[in-house]
Amino acid sequence: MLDKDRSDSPFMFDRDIETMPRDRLAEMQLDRLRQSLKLAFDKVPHYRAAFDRAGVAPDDLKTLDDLRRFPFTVKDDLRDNYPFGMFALPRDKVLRVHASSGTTGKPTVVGYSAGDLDRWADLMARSMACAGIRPGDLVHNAYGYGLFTGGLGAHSGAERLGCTVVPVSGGGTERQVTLLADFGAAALCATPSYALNIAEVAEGMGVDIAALPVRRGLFGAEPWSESMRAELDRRLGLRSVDVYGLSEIMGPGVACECDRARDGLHGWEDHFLFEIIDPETLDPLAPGEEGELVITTLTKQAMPIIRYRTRDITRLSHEPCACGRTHLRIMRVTGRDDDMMIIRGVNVYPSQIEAVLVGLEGLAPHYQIRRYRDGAMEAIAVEIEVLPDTPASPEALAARAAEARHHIKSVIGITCKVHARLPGEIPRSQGKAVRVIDER
Ligand code: DLL
Repeated sequence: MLDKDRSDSPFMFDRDIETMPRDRLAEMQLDRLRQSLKLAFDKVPHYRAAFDRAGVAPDDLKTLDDLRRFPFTVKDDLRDNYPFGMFALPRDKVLRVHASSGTTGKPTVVGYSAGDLDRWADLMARSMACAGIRPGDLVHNAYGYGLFTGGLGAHSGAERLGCTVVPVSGGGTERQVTLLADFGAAALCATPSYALNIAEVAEGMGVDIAALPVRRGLFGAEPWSESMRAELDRRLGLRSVDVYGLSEIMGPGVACECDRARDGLHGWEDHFLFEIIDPETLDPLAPGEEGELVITTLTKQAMPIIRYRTRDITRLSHEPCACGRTHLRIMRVTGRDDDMMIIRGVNVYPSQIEAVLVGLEGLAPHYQIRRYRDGAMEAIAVEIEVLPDTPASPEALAARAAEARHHIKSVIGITCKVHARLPGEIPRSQGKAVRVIDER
């Protein structure tokens, strides 16, 4: 697999910034944070009111730690100011909008100035370089184009890095396989669940993706596990790298793993300030402790965001990284706090179940979790799928289910129902996979 790898050098898109000593980085952050707070306070009525209620003003910020005196921003604040109420610039200075899918209620709308789009392209190019993608590479971009930030975000970053972009977007999976084979892409950008779908469709078409030149996978937009990484590396014959972001903050490219260590995602601290809080008490947690990620934008012009509660559960690491970058690492996002299930007192995220299931003998890496009520308690039933070449008699399926149940019990410590399904019965992802069906 590593034959087609030509990138071990820690190539950096912004070397001076990426290796900036931490004290200088902190100075830069303080300066930019002041400007960001001032912009929000002066131009966005929501922030003026929220700061007034909290009894703080931008001038109260003397050190980075003072940020904790400022109020949080939540998704409902964006909804309440739908569509353009959070903009700090007149609408005609906003060159682009994106929006969340808005499965419940109004979507959340985000806006970008010319400068914001420019910085986003830079940060995504930086992320791609960090992931081992190089100028001149052909980048197959299977993130969805449209209001979702994945497609256009990866597109602009790849162009900025000097790559050739194939803007296929999501869907039409057979055609994706044909294009990957015919064009010889070096990098595949997709959600991990859609990358898996591509792998499966390719196998069905008799195309061996692992034998193609593709050597990097830039996967993100949903939680995924180390087991899934091993599966994708093996089936696609590439190195999978995790990329993180969210539309409220920018889109993809807020943080990215380095190809060297693949151990936590470097959060680009010259543009964002990262905190971890306890989601119950809202108190800041110490470095290394797991909690909810909170992000403040430092350079966004059209829509500065102060202390955004992402609902994503993770921890931060300030340990030096083998690649030499000084920016902190956001360790793999376990899941969103709204996806956390409490099974007889044990907190569980879908990605933990995935980590146990993917790679188990005879099982395909597809699963779904049904949440239901069992009396007063929450319970889950896990749907798994057997591989095409495994016996499919009711007894054989029951044996597979029993084995998976046993593994879930011994690794995570929870008891749950497990149902084994036949090949193809679990829906395949076209973008962000639906892992949980809530029947409560
Ligand atoms: O998913 C932006 C993106 C596009 C990131 C392409 C990476 C690649 P949203 O649709 O606003 O934006 O969804 C953001 O997705 O709060 C997380 O819950 C989840 N998420 C994003 N990246 C990761 C990741 C894009 N690497 C929400 N690991 C976030 C786990 C992720 N969860």
